[in-house]
Amino acid sequence: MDDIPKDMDKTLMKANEMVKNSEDVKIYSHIDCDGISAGAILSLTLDRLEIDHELEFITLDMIPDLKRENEVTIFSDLGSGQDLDHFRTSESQVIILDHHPPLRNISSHERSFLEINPHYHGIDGSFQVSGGGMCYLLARTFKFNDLSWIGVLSAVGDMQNNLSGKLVGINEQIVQDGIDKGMVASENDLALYGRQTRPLFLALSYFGDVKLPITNNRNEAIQLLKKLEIPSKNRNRQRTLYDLNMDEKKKLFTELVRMMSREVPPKYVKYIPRLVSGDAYEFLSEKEYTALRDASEFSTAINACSRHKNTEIALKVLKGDRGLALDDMDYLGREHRRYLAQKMQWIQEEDRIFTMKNLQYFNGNSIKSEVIGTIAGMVLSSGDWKKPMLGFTSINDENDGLKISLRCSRLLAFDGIHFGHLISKVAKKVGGSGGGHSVACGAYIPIGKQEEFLRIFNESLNGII
Ligand SMILES: [Mn+2]
Repeated sequence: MDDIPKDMDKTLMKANEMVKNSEDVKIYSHIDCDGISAGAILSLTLDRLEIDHELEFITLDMIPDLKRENEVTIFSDLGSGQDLDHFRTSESQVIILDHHPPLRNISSHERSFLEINPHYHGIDGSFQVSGGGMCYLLARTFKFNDLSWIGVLSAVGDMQNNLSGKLVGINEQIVQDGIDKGMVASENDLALYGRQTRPLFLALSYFGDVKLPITNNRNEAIQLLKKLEIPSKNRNRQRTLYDLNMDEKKKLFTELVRMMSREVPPKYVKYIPRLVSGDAYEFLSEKEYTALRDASEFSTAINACSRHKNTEIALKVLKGDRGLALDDMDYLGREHRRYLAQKMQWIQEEDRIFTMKNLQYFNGNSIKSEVIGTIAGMVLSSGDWKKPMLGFTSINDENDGLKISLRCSRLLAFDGIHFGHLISKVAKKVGGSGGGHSVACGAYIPIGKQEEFLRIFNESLNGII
């Protein structure tokens, strides 16, 4: 575990001073799981310091229209990659707590903004610390180490453990703070989603990255458990991954590795164990067998809120409401799943997936742009996992442009392809913009440019896939 660099610590202490001495603070945070968690950490911090503040969740395109109205403005999980010159005034007090690659050079703006970003210190913000993690580091300067669990949640929500199977770097320190506070546990486990709440056979049927006989096939998954002599029920309750003993987990691990090795080209075989196991993060103050107990499931619940524009509910739950807000979040989660199932059916009933030499795509014009990525990920398992899946939808009703989301198997990323970089290049060529992770990324392009985009994207993958 690496220590926080000294000069980063210094800027965090400066931010601590600035916050402590302020009377009214405005926070702008990104409207995704990481950003909402970041906002929750800052808001809880300011609550405890009894400092008046407002918190607003925004999308990146809203930044140019923001006005500076408060003594101190904090940008969290965004700001580093955006032009903030309209916030640069003589009395401006702006703190940026972001982990995305910064636009500005640190020496050029030191007096205008207090910008705290891991990239300035040689730390990669794509997997070593999230936006919520950066906010937690500030909270920690006030000794609010009990907020570390939200820092863990934000890192998982930002998929920072996606490629290595565990949280590393500063993230690992945040996990350790959570463990020290008795609020977080981490354990190496099978990498099946739904550790607390999903019946085991169901979790197996959703097991992703490579299409297996059990993929999207509950009967096969049930048969697999029978074959391995793993009971699927405890008395009358369906067992979840959380219920399995070590022996059962080992059996299942070996079987999954064996099944996958049969499906993939030899060059991928060495990566398979990394797909089948990973560290799970558990929040010990939450009830067992609820989504809140598992970092990954919790982050899905937060995402369901943000994707249907209900950030207030997510924020209340993060700030401790386990009553009405939690009921609302459960309801939204159910609605979210219903919506996804309905759209999946729509895509599958009419073979709406088109295949090109190096990619596959679908036109999801009726799908909300906020969930097109989630859908692309789900569709991937019914298509060809060896090619990336791209989903297209219109941004809104005003014919503003097209949103594209790409998802692919992690095996392609292990093999060295970074789709986030690639999609950014191709989007630029057709007058758009894009970026993101290696296995989950997206772009915006002008209306009418879809064919050109697909052609260039397909060509640029020649010899790579
Ligand atoms: Mn983030």
